[in-house]
Amino acid sequence: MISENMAAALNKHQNLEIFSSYLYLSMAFRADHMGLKGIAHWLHMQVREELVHVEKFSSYLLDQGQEVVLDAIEKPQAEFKSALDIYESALEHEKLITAKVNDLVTLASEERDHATVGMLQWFVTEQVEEEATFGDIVQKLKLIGSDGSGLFMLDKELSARPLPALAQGA
Ligand code: OFO
Repeated sequence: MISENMAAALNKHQNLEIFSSYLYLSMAFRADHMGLKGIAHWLHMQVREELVHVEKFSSYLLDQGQEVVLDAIEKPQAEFKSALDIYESALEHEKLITAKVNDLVTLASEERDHATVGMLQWFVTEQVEEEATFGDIVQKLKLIGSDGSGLFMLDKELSARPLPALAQGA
């Protein structure tokens, strides 16, 4: 059993994971509008991945006998100047998520809630991967600069991103 305080914090964070999916959906539509279909596809896969994160939090809350409380979702940013602007904004967002996950681990540790600390370890590792993935694409986009053929190639590369494992029902 986890504390009401911990359950409230996990519910609040779950809302942020839902917002992540909403933000990446907004970015996907913007990329599509720019003619970057591969990047739009990649971002749609990221939307699915964020929903897997939501699922992990809601399943954990339910397993702990807690209610899952859905809240209003903040309106996401819709205007982005370029692919680089999209990925730099996404990287900043992932850094925010990392900080929030770290806050949750701190809270769970203070409450000596070892089960929640254990559950959150998956997210601690995941955030290292998320920041690395977004950071790698930011670097590539910086190297590409205003080279249209480079952007074309990267867009093609990103169009190959598969569905995240849990979203395939694996
Ligand atoms: Fe992108 O990791 Fe969840 O929010």
